[in-house]
Amino acid sequence: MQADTSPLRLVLIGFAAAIAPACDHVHVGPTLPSPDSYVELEPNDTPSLADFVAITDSATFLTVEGHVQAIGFDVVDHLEFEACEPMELRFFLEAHAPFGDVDVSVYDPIDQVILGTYASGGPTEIGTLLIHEPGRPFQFVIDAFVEDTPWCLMLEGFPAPLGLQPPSGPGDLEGVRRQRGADSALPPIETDAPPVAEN
Ligand SMILES: [Ca+2]
Repeated sequence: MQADTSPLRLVLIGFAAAIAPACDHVHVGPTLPSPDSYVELEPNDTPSLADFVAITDSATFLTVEGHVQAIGFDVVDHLEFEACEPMELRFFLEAHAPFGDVDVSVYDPIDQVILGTYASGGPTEIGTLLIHEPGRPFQFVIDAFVEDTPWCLMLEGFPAPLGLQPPSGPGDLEGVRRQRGADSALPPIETDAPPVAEN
């Protein structure tokens, strides 16, 4: 299929590139037919050794591939990202072994807390993050249940839903925090992970 190179699209891409200098590691403009692809870099077994993959924005469309063991020397993979604008980020994680079952948590390395865990039975996990604080790192932490497995993580960015605060400027975390404090108590990042069952 021939790529859409209409003058309007090229103008939009050029405009987006001109106003988003902090986003040059990811797609600029409408989602393309093929995602950017990455392969995990080891070691990435702890928060401090996380594999930094990309700066995301609302046009992000990428995949990361890796491998994780249920038991062994590679039982967890930390993949780090940060968003350059308030945005929605949807993910799809899939195990590729015949009976693979991967789970994933979203981790905030600044506050050192798990923001949400997706651990349904089966080979896939699907979720959505709402990122309110640009520039804040976050990690996907992938592990395997029972069986070693290759995995593929797909990420797709979308504009922030209506009602979210606009960015106050690239890297202006203090401005974002002031805005948040003044207008609402939004956390830096929200997930739609199911609540953890209490004993
Ligand atoms: Ca791995």
